[in-house]
Amino acid sequence: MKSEAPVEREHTRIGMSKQALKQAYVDNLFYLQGRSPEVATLHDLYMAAAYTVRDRLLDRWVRTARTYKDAGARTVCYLSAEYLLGPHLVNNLINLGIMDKARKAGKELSLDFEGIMETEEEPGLGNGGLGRLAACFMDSLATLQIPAIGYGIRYEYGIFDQRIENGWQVEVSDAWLRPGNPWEIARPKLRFPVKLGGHTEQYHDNGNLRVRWVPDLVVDGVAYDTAILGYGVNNANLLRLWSAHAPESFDFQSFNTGDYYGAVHAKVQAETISKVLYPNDEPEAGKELRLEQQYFFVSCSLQDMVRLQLATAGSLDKLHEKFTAQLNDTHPSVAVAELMRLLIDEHKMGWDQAWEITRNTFAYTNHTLLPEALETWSVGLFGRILPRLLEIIYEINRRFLDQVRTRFLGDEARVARMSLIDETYGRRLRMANLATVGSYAVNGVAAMHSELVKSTILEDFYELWPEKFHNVTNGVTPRRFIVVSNPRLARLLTAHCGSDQWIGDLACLRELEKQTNDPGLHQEWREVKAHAKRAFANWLGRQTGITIDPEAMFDVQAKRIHEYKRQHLNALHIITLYQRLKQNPGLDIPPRTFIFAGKAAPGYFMAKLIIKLINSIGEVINQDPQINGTLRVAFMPDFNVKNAQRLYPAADLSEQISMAGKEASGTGNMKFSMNGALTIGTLDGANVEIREEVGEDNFFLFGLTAEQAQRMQAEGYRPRDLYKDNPELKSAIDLIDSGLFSHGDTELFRPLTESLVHQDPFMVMADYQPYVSRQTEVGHAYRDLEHWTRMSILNVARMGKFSSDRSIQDYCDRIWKVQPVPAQM
Ligand code: NBG
Repeated sequence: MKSEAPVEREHTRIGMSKQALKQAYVDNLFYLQGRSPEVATLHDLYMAAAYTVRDRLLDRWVRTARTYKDAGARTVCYLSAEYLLGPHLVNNLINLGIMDKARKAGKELSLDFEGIMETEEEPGLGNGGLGRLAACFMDSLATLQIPAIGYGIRYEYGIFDQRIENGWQVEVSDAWLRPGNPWEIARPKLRFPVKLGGHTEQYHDNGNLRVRWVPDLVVDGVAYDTAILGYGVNNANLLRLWSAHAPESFDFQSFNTGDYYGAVHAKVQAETISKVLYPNDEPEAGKELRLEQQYFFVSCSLQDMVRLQLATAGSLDKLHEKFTAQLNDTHPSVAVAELMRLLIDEHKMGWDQAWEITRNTFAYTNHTLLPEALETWSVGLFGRILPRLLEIIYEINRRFLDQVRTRFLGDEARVARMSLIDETYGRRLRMANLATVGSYAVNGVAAMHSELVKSTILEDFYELWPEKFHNVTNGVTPRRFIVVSNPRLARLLTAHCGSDQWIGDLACLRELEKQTNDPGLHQEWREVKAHAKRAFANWLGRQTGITIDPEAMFDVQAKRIHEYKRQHLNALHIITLYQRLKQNPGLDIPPRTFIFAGKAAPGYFMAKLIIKLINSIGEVINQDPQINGTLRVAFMPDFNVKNAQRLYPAADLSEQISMAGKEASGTGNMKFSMNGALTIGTLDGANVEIREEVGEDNFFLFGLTAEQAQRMQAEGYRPRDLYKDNPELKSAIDLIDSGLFSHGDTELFRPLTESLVHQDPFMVMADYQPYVSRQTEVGHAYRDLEHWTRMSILNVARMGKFSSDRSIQDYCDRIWKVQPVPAQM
C-alpha cells in the first residue's frame, strides 16, 4: 500500500482545532465505545478522550519512526524492569499543547472535564524511584528529540494498591488492565520465543564446535506499544512492553495424546511470567519467577534490536554503533550474556567479535549501595533456568579473571573479589559485576553516590578501568511535576519569567531570583501554596475522614517505607513535640500537620510496623483535646503517581532524612523543592547537590555525614547509651513501649523499639538530637512568613539542574554519544 501524506489537515483523527477535537471525540465515543453522549458512563467518556488524544500521538509517532529510519540514527534502548508512568491523558494534552482547546471543547460538549481526567487508572509498573525515573527519562528523551526505545514488561498486575485498615497496610491487587488500556497497541505478530530450562548440547557445524540450547519450555513475548510524546516537539518515541504468551501452537504433543487440559495448563504457566510486578525491597530475594521475568524481557528486547539491525544493515557487525542499551540497575544485566548467546549461537559469530560488540553496546546504571539490594543469583537456580547463559557467564568470567591476573600479578584475593561468582556462601552470580564487565560505561545517580560506587562496591573495577566510571545526577520532568500537578504554580512562573520557556528549559526559572523581594510575587506565591493546601486537605478529608487544617505547616514525608529512609525518626520527633506540649500546654509552637505516604513491601515486617506506628500515633494525638489541633498526623493511603501529584504542591516542608550514604539519589526531594517546599535533610544522595544549588541558607541540614556514620559504626556504635543519656529520646521510646499508642499492648511495637535501642542499623538514635533541634529552627523560620516565602521562591528558581532534561543531556554527552533527530509534521 502506498502511504500518502494526508492533505486535509483538519482530518478528525489528527486535526488540532477545537472543532476537530469535538468531532473526533463524538466519533470515538460512538464508533469505539458504541455510546451516545446521553448514556455514556464517565469511563466511556474517558476512553473517547484517550482515543482522541492517541490518534494525534500515532500520527506523530509514525512520522518520527520514519524520520529516525531515514536518518539512520543511533538509538538509545532503555532496558528497565519498571516504568511508573502515571496517568497519560493530561500529560499528553500538555505535551501536545492542546490543554486549553480540549478544555473548551469539553465545555462546549457539556462534559465534566475534570471528572474525565480523574477517571484514568495509572499503569503502576514500578515500585518507586527507579521506575519513576525511567518514566521521567522517557519524557525527556522524546522532548530532547533523541531516538530511543524503552523496553520493559507489561505486568498484568502492577504495584499493589494500598489500603489502611485498623492502621495496618493491606495490599489489594492492581488489575489495571481490566477496564482496557486505550494507550497501547497490541502487536500480536511481533513476538519472539524465549527459552527456559532444559540442557545444552554440542554439535559440529562446518568444522566449528557449536552449542545448542534444548529448553524445557518456550514462552513467546508479544509486543505492546505505547507512544511517548515529547513536550512542544513532534517526536514521539516507542515504549515497548513485553507480555508473556504461550507459543501459538502450544504443546501439540500433549494435545495429540489427549491431554488437552495439560496443554492448557502449560499455557497458563507460560503466561504467569508477566503476571505480576515484584517488590524491589523485600528482604528475601532469589525468586525463580523474577529471574524468568528479567530474562524474558531482556531476551525479547535484544531479539527485537537484532531484528531491526538486520532489517536495515543486513549484518550485526555494527550493532553497537547503531544501538546503545542502558541497563537500569542490574535487573536487566543478564542481557550481557544473552547478547553473547544470540551472536554466537544463533548468528554464528566468533567469541572475540561477539564480545567486542557486546561490551560496546551496554552501559550500566547503579541505583543502590545497600548490600541486601545488590542482586545475586544462586548458581544452581540460574543454571536450572538458563543453562546456556550460565556457560557463557563462566566463559566471560574465565577470560576476565585472566585479564585481572595479568594486570595484578599474584593478587588472588582481588581475583576472588572481582569474580562474577561469589564463592563465600554457596556459589552466587554477582549481577553488578557482570553488568560492569559487560558495559562500556558505569554510572551512579548523584555525585555522592557515584563517588561511593567507586570507593566501595566497585572499587576494584574502578582501579582497573577508571575511564569507565561516570556520574549522572538524576532529574525529574517539570512537565508532570509542575505543569500537570501544579497548574497554578505553572501559570505564576510563566507570568513572572515572561514566558513559558522554563517548561522546556528549567534553568530559565533563575529569572525569579531578581524578584525575590517583590511583595506582589510573595503574595501570589503564598496564594498558590494556600490553594494547593486547601485542595489537598479537602481531598484527604474525603478519602480518609481525617480533617487537617490548611493553615498549619504541612510537614511531609512521602516515599517507600524503609528503615534506611527513617520514617521512624520523623515519628520520634512527633512524639517529642507531643510530650513537650503535654508537659507544657502553653508552649508556643507553630501548628504542624505531619503527612506520611508510601507503600511497604508486602514481606517487609518492620516497614509495615512503622506504618502501624504512624497511624497509631495519629489516632492518639489527633483526638487529644489538650493538643487541640496544634499537631496532627495523617497517613495518605496508596501513594502512587496520581496521588503524588496532589501532594507535592501542598507541602511546606519536605523530609529527606535517610541515613547518610544510603539513599543513592532520591527524586522526591527534587519534586518537593520544585513545588516550593523547603527541605530538612541529611547530606545524602542528591540532597547534597540540591543544597549546593539552592544555597545552604535555604536548606535545613542536620545529621551525621556518611564518613562520620561509618566511623562511628566501625568504632562500635552504642545506641543504648544515647537512649540512656538523652531524656527526651528515652521518654519518646518509653512512651511507645508503655502501650499508649497500642491500647495498652506493650509488645506491639517492641520489635521496633528493641531494634532502635540495641542495633539501630540506620543510626536513628545518633541523628535524633540534631534532627529535633533543627526542626525547632524550622518552626521558628516558618513563623517569619516573608523569609520563608523568599526561601521557597529561591528553591524553585534554582531547580534547573534537577530537570530530567539535564540528566538525559548528560547521558547523551558523556555516555551514549547520540544526537537529536527532530521529527517534522
Ligand atoms: C533507587 C534509589 C533512589 C534513587 C532511585 C532512582 C532502587 C534500587 N534505587 O535513591 O534508592 O533515586 O533508585 O535512581 O530502587
